[in-house]
Amino acid sequence: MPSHEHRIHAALDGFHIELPSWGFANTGTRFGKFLQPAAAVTIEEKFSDAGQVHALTGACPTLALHVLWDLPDGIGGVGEIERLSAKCGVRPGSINPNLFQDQQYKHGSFGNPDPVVREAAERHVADSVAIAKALRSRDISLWFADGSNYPGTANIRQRRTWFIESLRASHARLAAGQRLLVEYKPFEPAFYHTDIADWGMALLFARAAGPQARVLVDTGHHYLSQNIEQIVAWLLAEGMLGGFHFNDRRYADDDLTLGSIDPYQVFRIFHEIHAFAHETGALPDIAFMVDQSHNLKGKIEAMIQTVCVAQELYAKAALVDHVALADAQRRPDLVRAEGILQDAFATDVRPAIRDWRTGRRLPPDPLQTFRESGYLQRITAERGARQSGVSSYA
Ligand code: LRH
Ligand code: MN
Repeated sequence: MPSHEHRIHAALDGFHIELPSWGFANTGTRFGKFLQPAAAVTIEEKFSDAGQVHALTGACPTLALHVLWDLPDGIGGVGEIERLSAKCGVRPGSINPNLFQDQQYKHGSFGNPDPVVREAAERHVADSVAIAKALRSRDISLWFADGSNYPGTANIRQRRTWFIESLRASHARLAAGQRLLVEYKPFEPAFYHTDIADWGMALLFARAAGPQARVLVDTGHHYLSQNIEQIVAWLLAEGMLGGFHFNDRRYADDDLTLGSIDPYQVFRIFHEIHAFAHETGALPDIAFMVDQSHNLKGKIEAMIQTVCVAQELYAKAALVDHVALADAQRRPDLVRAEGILQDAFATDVRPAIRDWRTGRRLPPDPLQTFRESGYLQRITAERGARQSGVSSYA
């Protein structure tokens, strides 16, 4: 059995996590948004900040883009993205169409009773697929706010049929190697039914769409009592797990920083992935992504913290002895089996991770190095002057 240090280094060599452009911008809740002078507004600032996090951690080479927020001119913005990508050392990652903000989506997008709106939504996804092709991005990541707020106001089966039609039409536009990621969410902003509410609906929609569609698991999109790693185990077995949006929560889709509330949850998810790799002989092809909104924490510091915690939890899960675990599960020796996971989770992997960073000319403590870099002071001075008025709930 290779040493802990060796297994941690090997695991980290293969671990990349994509950052969300919107995680660097000012975000809030319906009760308000607290502005940070250093927050990124332009796509140049988002790439610059993501470039800082990648330069300090070596683990986040791609930036997820939200079409409406980052490419308001659509495919016309591709050249600028390529320029910024080369300048900041971060590639454009998953492309996220926005099918929830425009006024026309009040009663849904793919599920809207109005065929004109459904066509407009399909066109926006088609434009997003074209943007992904132009940027050589593999994934088009689909989340739908579609649903209803009151019983009887929506024909759920009719909307299901419309979704299948539009997902198939979107899938038909994909180039070889591209993927459609279908994200589910049980509620919010819809509070009676959501058209893609759980993993089963997302899986069936992805299957109906076509062979290049997969399911995206946002860790914040589950009822508190749901066993997320069991869903992950099933999606792996079905060959339908496309990726994750990692964040943490205490109550609902709180979008807090990964591992801040329940680090053992993320460890158990990573364990299912390592166990699948042990059983199949290869790591599954999954897109690890962050989807958080940093309403109070410094945005760049929260991202560095997130990447470092993700590395720690992934490294801990890589230490599980799968042969001993399989033996304990077979007996079954419950206490020993559980103990094997708990031992791995309790292992302090930070010294090995510091060595891994040093060995790759990365700072052993990325957060400390960021704080000493002066980058935050510089962008606060550069960006602070433009702060516009505070948005209010009503
Ligand atoms: C919806 C969601 C989705 C994104 C958005 C920013 O809650 O998780 O993935 O498009 O957050
Ligand atoms: Mn998400």
